[in-house]
Amino acid sequence: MKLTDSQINEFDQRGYLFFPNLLDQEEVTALQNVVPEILNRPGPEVVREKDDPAVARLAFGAHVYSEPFARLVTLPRLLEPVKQLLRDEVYLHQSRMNPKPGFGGGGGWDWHQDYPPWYLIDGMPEPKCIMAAVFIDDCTPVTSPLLVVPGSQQHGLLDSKLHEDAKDRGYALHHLGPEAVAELANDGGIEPVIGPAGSVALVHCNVVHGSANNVSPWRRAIMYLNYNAVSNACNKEERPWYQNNRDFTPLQASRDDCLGTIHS
Ligand SMILES: O=C(O)CCC(=O)C(=O)O
Repeated sequence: MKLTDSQINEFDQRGYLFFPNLLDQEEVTALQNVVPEILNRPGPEVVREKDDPAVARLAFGAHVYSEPFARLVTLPRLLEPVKQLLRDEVYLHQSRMNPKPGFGGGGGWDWHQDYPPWYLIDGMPEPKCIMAAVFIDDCTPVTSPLLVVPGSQQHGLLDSKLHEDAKDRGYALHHLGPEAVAELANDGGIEPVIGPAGSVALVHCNVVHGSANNVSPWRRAIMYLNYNAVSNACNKEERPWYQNNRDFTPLQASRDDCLGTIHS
């Protein structure tokens, strides 16, 4: 899939592009089938909700230990547009699944940009990184969709504060103050990223985003594949492999049908 100049321009202006149904039903099913085993992993790469350790809040690194997600990373439909937008070869800095179970089990996310921990902790020189949000489940207005402030990436790295209990949480989130969010939102608005399972949003890593608690009965899992430009490789090694991948080998596109051929 080759992006048009107008799509590239839209990404540069608004900070994200949305592709409904980029994956077909068979491909979505291959991914959905392995979600429970990923969330049941005992390792530190699966971070649990603070108030309820039975519930997984984030699963890092599934592309390393789960075949369907490994195949997803190099799907040409996904990889080629990311390379086009970053104007470079890319590697995967990190993957994380946010399963967001229903009935309030999947907690909200304060407003933040993704780039600050990558810059400050992992030593990523520039915000040349794209978060590909792959919808594993339907994302609807009632399942606490991802909310983005279009165009906010144009303000660069904003002042933010690392959550004080980041070490206990097992991940770093630099949240923004209410005044900054209000100013940006009054200017650019807030958009919910909504679509059926299999849809994909490509989001610039400085786009301000967040989400609410999922009080609906339905799970709303999204896999975030965070691709970084090879020329922008990280230079610090503080965090483990599942948060700061040190293999900068450029990713090669696989066959476009490689995910749909997995049968359980
Ligand atoms: O999936 C969500 O609800 C938000 C997740 C998020 O903001 C993040 O992982 O950076």
